[in-house]
Amino acid sequence: DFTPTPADRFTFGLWTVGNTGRDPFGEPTRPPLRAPYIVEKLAGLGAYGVNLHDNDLVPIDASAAERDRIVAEFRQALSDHGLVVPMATTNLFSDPAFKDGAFTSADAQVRAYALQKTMRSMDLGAELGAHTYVFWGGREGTEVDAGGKLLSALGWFRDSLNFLAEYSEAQGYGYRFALEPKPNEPRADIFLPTVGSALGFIGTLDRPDLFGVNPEFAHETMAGLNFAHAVAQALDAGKLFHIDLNDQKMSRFDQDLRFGSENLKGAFTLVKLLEDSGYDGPLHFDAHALRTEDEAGVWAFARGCMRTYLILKDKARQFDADPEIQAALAEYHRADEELAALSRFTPENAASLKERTFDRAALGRRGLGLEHLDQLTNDLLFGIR
Ligand code: 3MF
Ligand code: MG
Ligand code: MG
Ligand code: MG
Repeated sequence: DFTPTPADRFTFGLWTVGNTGRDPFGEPTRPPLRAPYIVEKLAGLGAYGVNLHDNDLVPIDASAAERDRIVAEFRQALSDHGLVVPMATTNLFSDPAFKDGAFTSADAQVRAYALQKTMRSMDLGAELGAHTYVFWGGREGTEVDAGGKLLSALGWFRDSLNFLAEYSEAQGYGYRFALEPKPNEPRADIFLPTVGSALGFIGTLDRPDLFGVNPEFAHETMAGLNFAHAVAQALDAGKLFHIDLNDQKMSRFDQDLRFGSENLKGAFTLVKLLEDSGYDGPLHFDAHALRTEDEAGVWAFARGCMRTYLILKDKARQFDADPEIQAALAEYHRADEELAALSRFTPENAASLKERTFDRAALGRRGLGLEHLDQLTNDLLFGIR
């Protein structure tokens, strides 16, 4: 009946269900929720875990004693309700100190402070049992390119990530790091704007093996890109370390809508891709209830994210079991073993391929049946197959 259990690996951020509805033009519409209460509610809904930024839990100005008290209370709630913390991250965007970036600030003091804050946050994450550490560089960007950062910023970013990877290894934390790209907002332009940019950058780090990506549905969609394609590229590179599920109308501000609420077919494609790929990491919802909602709406939002995923997972199973759909797929994918063998390079294969005759006109005439396949998929999603 599509009721989630921890085996489904669904996670939420403290900042997601804890979102108070504040936006750049309006005050909060809901009171804040305490972290232990969020843990209790998420566990009750069947989630597996909860993720956090350092300051979602511990205020930036907390004393050491306050920090320890807050963390102890949170850990007690986790163990009382059986929730884990698979991922942790740093808030390097809210404080005014980070207004022009953290690791890519033009101010060496800010860059060093960002390293210090991140090390402390990594300590917290490790204490809570997190194995994945996310870097969303929300303020790592510019409005004014005349500031001349473009030739330095990626180098500063690289030096910081190299430092933090060494710190993780030296402490024995064993984190896997996931870079989360976003094209813009809150900066006019953010460095490493897409999954492709992040994947390219990872190859320039000292320990590329420790780094992967945390793609977000909304972020690639804001850039006008196809999220499933970005995820497929990350999977192909062995770099899908984490994922932020939500929804988004194309080319707008970051809406963080309930998973599947806007682009159902894109959500289906994604769920099928994740399930087919064998991705076994957390399924994290980085989204929040609409500003119109009260607390009941928050839990309706959280239930809806998980329910939609499970329904689409079931649809993916139906897709694989549907004889008509499978026949259409078999028509579309035309395999040829002899040609496959010939397409492995040897001088002889190259010579033989150059000599071969192809019926180009017949190739061009062949209908692929994709209209039929796509309508079958729609019928399946409509629930009438
Ligand atoms: C902003 C985001 C972030 C990141 C988070 C790390 C506040 O658009 O998506 O959420 O996801 O910082 O996971
Ligand atoms: Mg986001
Ligand atoms: Mg978003
Ligand atoms: Mg995100």
